[in-house]
Amino acid sequence: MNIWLFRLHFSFFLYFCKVNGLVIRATGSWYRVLCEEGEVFDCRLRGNYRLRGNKQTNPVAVGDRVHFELQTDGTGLIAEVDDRRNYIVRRATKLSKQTHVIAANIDLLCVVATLGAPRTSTGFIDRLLVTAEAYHIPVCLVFNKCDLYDDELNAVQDGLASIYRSAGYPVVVLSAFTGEGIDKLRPYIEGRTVLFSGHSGVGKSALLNALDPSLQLRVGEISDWSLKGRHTTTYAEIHPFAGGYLIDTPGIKEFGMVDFNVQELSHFYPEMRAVLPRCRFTNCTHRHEPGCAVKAAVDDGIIDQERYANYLSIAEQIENDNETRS
Ligand SMILES: Nc1nc2c(ncn2[C@@H]2O[C@H](COP(=O)(O)OP(=O)(O)OP(=O)(O)O)[C@@H](O)[C@H]2O)c(=O)[nH]1
Ligand SMILES: [Mg+2]
Ligand SMILES: [Zn+2]
Repeated sequence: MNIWLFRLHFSFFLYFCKVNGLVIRATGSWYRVLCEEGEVFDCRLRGNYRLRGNKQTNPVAVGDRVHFELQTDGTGLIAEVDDRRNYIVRRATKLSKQTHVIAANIDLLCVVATLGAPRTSTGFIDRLLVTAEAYHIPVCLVFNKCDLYDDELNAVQDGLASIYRSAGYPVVVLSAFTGEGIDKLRPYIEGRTVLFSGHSGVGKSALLNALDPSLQLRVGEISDWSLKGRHTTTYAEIHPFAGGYLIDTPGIKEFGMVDFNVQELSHFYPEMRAVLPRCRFTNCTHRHEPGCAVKAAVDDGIIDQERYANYLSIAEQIENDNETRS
């Protein structure tokens, strides 16, 4: 059929029924929705759309499946959002009660980090890992910019990779710049919906460009004086890739965790989960309690000291945050 005739028929068809699709971009109150037929529509929320609770800053996130009504001006009004299979959420700002859903319905979280600039701390990585565990989202840890590593950094990188691998996480060391290691990432991401998250400037957009040069995403500079990124990507966007989707997101400074309590925190550390049934007290928080199997495993070198130090710091932060907000 002639393509224009098809478009005409298709448009008529849309007027008479609700259309469904995938939210591929979310900017303020506009959402770009990709339909199965490949058409893309800019949509807003219907005025009477009921927000789910009042805690979420964004009622619709990239990765949501939505149903919308087409308007005569060619835009859509979202009337319904399907239940989410999962999502990843963080605090909108440090002490805020509001939360921000970064993306919904994802198969894998790629935590993009680097030991080059801006260097990622293990504290930041662990906060993301804990959140992913809590939401049952598999993780792949990606260290970018390995082209900038000297012998010393290579040794640090090897140490970190082995710590995270033994905790159960796949680790890929690569360079978006030279392409080294990129092929090792492909098996984890192909055919899946993959969220890339990390600090501004670690090279998330550069990595997506390296995976698919036709994306031509804007890549920023690292500030000379602070060695930090400049928040080049300003909204989350989904790009079809190899039978799945890649989600580029704006860099985050700190990852504010949402709705955790100290009692359950160790359950989100795979290496702690394995030993904690042996703690003397079932409500052990693995800090000062006697007969703690987690502390014993740290002393024996089975659990990494830095992972444990980050655990203590996260536990303390959860307690402080819960006090401040209550
Ligand atoms: N040397 C080197 N530089 C890289 C690599 N990957 C990215 N960069 C550089 O790092 C800077 C930031 O890259 P972006 O891709 O914009 O970083 P981003 O994580 O998307 O940053 P935001 O969009 O701000 O969150 C750019 O100057 C890139 O050229 C790499 O593998 N090696
Ligand atoms: Mg970017
Ligand atoms: Zn314990």
